This record gives sequence, structure tokens and C-alpha cells, in this order.
Amino acid sequence: MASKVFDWIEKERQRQEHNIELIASENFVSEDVMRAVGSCLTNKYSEGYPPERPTGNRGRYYGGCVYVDELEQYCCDLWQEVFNTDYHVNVQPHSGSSANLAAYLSVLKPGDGILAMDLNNGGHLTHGSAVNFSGKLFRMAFYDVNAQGFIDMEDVRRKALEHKPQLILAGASAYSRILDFAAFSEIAREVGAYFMVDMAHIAGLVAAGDHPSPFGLADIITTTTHKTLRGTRGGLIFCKPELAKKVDSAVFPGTQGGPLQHVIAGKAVTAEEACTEEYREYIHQVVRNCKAMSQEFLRRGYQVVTGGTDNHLFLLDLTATGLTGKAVQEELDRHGITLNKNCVPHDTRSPQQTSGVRIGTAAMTTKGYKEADFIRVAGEIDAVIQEMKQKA
Ligand code: DSN
Repeated sequence: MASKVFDWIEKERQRQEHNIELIASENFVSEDVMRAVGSCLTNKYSEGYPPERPTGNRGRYYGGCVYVDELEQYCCDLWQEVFNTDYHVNVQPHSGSSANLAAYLSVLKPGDGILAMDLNNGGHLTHGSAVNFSGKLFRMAFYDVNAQGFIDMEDVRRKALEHKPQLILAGASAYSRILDFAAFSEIAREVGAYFMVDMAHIAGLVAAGDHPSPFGLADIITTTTHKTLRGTRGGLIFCKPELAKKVDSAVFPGTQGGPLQHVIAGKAVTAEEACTEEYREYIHQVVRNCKAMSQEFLRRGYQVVTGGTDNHLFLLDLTATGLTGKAVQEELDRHGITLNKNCVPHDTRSPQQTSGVRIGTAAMTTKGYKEADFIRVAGEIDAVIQEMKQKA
């Protein structure tokens, strides 16, 4: 008898096929990525690292690792190619959160200071939220955004001098503008802090040359592989070669046990795809689509945080409509349009309600959407919001 599970998988497959997917952190992977992740590699234990690793590791703790050794090394080599870098890479983190935990613990001890962007202003849960391990383990300070929603680099410097953090973090989940890695790195140098970048959202843009690269500037770089990189769900850590041993030890045995070799296989396929000209053209289109859609909202009289976008996402500020992000998200769900409620900078509503929604173009660009399609969807969203306003 077939498992009940496949009914839900089929329903979810249909939902993904028919809905308009605008969640900025989601995408649709290739059949090859799914084949790799759904393969027999899920059966294999391989705690440790491939023997070729340049970090003096002791190899694996299990027999039968000959093929996963070759696969994991291939995966590491490919990710260096994707970002054209000689940074050391660890492909074992199970997720972006696991990658951030290991990255922090590779150079910090509990009680050390981190300066990051607040979750409510566009940062990420693992960037020091009080309810997350990051906020519980480390002494957090947060830099602010200005009234238009741009990161205030003067505030970054001021807070760095005031709080003397051991690590400064650049990276966001809901920030639509270029991150000035050179300026962050200069401030980190000035106060003697490590400089870390969490590029999870924009990693695909960095790979395609549509966002400045943090390589050469940051000491440690983390990312997920499933957002703009359009791959399997998982995390990666890159670091300057001199931190390689610390990072590898922080991942295993520091924070994880056995790596997920089926996911590492999926990450390797993702990297193969990200090296292609077709992928770079896809990312260019994601950015063109995002600009076109945000401009259409502006044309229709909406507030877009920072007045536009440089990347794959933007935030619609609904304050003037009187509607909450939650209500708009739920109503759009009923119309087959999927996005998520999101705080806008200095939001007066709670993260459960919010005054905004976040919109991303990576997933529907994978389905072939061009500028005109996104302009049409902006019109559909506007129509739903106007109807909600009339009923309110
Ligand atoms: N929570 C993810 C997002 O939606 O941006 C990041 O991990």
C-alpha cells in the first residue's frame, strides 16, 4: 500500500504548479537536483571530511566512504568555481541557520559581541533575535536603517565604536538594496572585529555578477543554496584559508554529526547549474523583473521601502492602506498568490501582523515570467488590495 504521505506531496506539487509564487526566499529546483536529493545517498553515514581536505582532518569515522569522499570534494571545488574564489568551503551545514551557528562559534565564544541588522528592520532570525540561539549566546547590538529604509553606514560605524563587537555581520532577509561590503569591512578593520557576510538571499546575484562580491573582503561568508541559487535546501560556509580548520571543526564535530550526503549531492548539482551562462542570464532576468514590478507598484501609488530595488526582492509598505501584512497575505493566498507578511523598517505593528509584505521574483522567473508578467501580477495584487480597502 502506498504511503499516505504521497497524497500530500501530490497536493503540494499541484499547489506549486498553479500558484503564483512570490516568496523571496523560495525557488523551483531542477529535476536533476531532486533526483540527487532523493537518491540512495540518504542511506550513508560519513561523519568527518574527505581525506584531501587541506585542514589536517582525520578523514571519516565510517567505512565505505570512497564515493561520498569524491562527491563531497567535487562539490567543494565547484562552489569555489561558482564564486571564482580560493576561499575554503564547507558544504556540510544542514541549513543557513546551522551555517551561521557554526560560523559564529568558529571565531567567537559565548558572551562575545556581534553587531548585526535587527530582524524587524530586515535582518534574519539568526542575526541576534532574542528568541534565537544567536540572541541568547552573544552580546548583540544592532545598526539601524534610515527613514527611507537604507542601511545607515554612519550608524554602523558609531555602534561598532561604541559596542566594540568581536564580529560585524552584513546580510539580510528583507533588504532590497546593494550591501556596501567594502564599507562594512573597513569598519570591521577599524575596530578589530571579524567581518562576516550572510549572503543567503543575494548569493545568486553575487554568482552572476549582479551584486558586488564579499569575497576578498569578508573573513567568513555563509549562504543557503535554495534561494536565488535555485538549489536544494541547505547551507554553505566559505572562509579565508587561515580560518579553514576553525570552521571545519565548528561544523563537525562542533555543531553537527553526520553530513547529509544526498543533500551534498544536490548542492553539487546546484553548483554545476550555477556555473552556466543560462543561470547567469536567469539571474539578470530576476533583477529586471523585480525592478519592473516594484516600479509598477510605485506607478499605482504604493509605498515601496527605499523607493525601489537593486536585487530580487522589495518590501511593499501597506501603512497608507490601513491593512496589515497578515490580512493581505491571507487574502492573496485565497487568490492563488503566495507571499509573506513582513515588518517594514521601524514598524509599529508586531511581526505577527506587520505593516508590509515582501515580494520576490526568483521563483516565477524560473517559471519563465518576464517583466510584462510581473506587471500584470502587480495589477492583480492591487485589485485584491483595493477590494479589501473597500470592504474594510
Ligand atoms: N526565513 C528565510 C526567508 O524567508 O528569508 C530566510 O532564512
